[in-house]
Amino acid sequence: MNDLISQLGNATFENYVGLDSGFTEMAYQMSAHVLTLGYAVMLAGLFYFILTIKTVAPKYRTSSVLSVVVMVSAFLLLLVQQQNWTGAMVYDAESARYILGDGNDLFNNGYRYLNWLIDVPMLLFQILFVVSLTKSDFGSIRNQFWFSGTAMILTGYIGQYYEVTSPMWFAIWGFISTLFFVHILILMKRVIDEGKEGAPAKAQGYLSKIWYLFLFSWMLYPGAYLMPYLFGGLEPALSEAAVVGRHITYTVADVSSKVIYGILLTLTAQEMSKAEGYDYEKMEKAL
Ligand code: RET
Repeated sequence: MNDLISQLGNATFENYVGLDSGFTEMAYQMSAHVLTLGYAVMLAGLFYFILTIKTVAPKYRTSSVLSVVVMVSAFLLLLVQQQNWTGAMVYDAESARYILGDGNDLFNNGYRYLNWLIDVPMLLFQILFVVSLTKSDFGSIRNQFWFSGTAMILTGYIGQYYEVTSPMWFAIWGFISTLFFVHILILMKRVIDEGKEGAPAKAQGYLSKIWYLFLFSWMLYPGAYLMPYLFGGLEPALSEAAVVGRHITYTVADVSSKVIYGILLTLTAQEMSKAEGYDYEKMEKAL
């Protein structure tokens, strides 16, 4: 391990596996494919949010616009992330494995983190444009969402550089990031509970689903951060299963927290619009 550390320094563990054992055809391709699926879904989502914008009353449309912003930024950054993977690893016919290329860029998940810097505040603001808060102040919740969202990501971004070289700093930055994450969870629970009050029954049902989807999908990110340790214990595991597991976890998390979440918010806004007399289904029949 110390040999590898002197060659790779603060590089993420994907590079260590690439230099240590390399990747089998299956592990390399599964990674490339799941990363491709990630940005393809964002482009598909972009069309969904544009095409459904008129199915909700004008006051809810900011939520769809924010989904469009999320889709465009995620599409571009996930595309670069996929190319970073295929660019960093090269096929080595002698060992029949994909190994870390000589002289290419190393692989780094940083593109994701910078994408979250845009998307996390947008996703958090989005729900504020759908629900009506009964007790809390819109501006105060928005500012707290923004502050804790960016602080959670920046501290995690620094921490990920230490995932191999210093488990201690990796854990300290991860812990600080988790404190901001807990704050976000508390705020979100409050927003959803207040939003349910006075909402039509079907919209209440969607809001409950949004809470569980939010919990599940956002928890996957710290899971992916910890992945080398989930496979290894106190030392990071240089295992290709952990590398593939991380790519899959991030992709499932991205599709759930950005696309499925946005769709559920659109459905919620449709129900609220209907209750207020804006029924797109009836409008289509009238045309
Ligand atoms: C980090 C570092 C380790 C501790 C925690 C983290 C949480 C990350 C989260 C990210 C959510 C991202 C989303 C992106 C959508 O575009 C930074 C991995 C708690 C919750 C929703």
